[in-house]
Amino acid sequence: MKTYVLKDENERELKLLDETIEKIKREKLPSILKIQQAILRSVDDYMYKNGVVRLLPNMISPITDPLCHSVEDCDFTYGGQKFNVTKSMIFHKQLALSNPYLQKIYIVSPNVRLELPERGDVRHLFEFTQVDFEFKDATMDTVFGFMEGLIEQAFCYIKEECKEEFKKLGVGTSHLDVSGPFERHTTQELKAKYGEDFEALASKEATRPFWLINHKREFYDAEDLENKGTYKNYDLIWPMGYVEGLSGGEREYNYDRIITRMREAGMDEQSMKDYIELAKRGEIPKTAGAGFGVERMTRFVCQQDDIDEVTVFSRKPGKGKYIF
Ligand code: ASN
Repeated sequence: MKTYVLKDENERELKLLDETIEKIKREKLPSILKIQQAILRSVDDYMYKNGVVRLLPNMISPITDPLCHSVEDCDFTYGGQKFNVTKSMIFHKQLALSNPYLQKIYIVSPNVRLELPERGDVRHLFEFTQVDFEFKDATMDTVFGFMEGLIEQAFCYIKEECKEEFKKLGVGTSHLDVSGPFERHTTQELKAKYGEDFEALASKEATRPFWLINHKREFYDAEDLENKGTYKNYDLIWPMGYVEGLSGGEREYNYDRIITRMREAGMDEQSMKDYIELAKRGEIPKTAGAGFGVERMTRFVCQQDDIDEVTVFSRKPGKGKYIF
């Protein structure tokens, strides 16, 4: 009995090694990576041209995004203090903008979210990179226009720059012929039209990216005080079934509002006490921003079925074991 278990285990490991090596050696990988590189190059260029200052990422911190869904914990102790691995740099973005001479910032930010096995679908990775940006005194309209311009420029650039790569992938480029302004829909409107699975169904039907507005989620996305129960936040939905590619919002920055929203969300205020203290001192500026997943954009641009196809090493949740 024991020998069999061992044999099975060995076979599983060998199969995993084979799969890992096969994934690295895929013929299409260099084309995907070149296209991804072109996306990042164009993004950096767009940010630079628009005066958006690049910060380098922080990968660990005593404070990180609480997220609005459950993930496995990945906190640890450093020098006797509890640290977290970065889930997003939302609070760092807000605080960096307390510098009176900084107006617009972005980070190409590695995030670790140890997703539960049920997120082992075609769009989640437990480690990924997002381009996370934040603007002082901005509104959602500023972010929409900015992101539409970024997509337009990036898609135009990669179409020109990566002709060979698209040919090698056997993928056309008509899905990249997009220009703003993108349509805007509220989640309520789409839910009424499509039912619970509205995001997937609306994305499948769409031929161009669109904005999905008003989600009840993390406390830091601003509530519209003139329309209580609605939120000044948004996702960008990739069309053709590629679903969510960006999320962001105008932010809560006022101490009373932050406390109210944290309490509504049942948050542990003790773990956020320094952030709360800064809010009390008026150090959190009024901002709006967003973050888009690099791998998700690459997946859409390269028209790959599964997000795990755009990475060199598998980061798909729920596979049980990983060797690199
Ligand atoms: N980057 C997102 C934002 O700016 C937050 C996130 O990734 N959870 O809203």
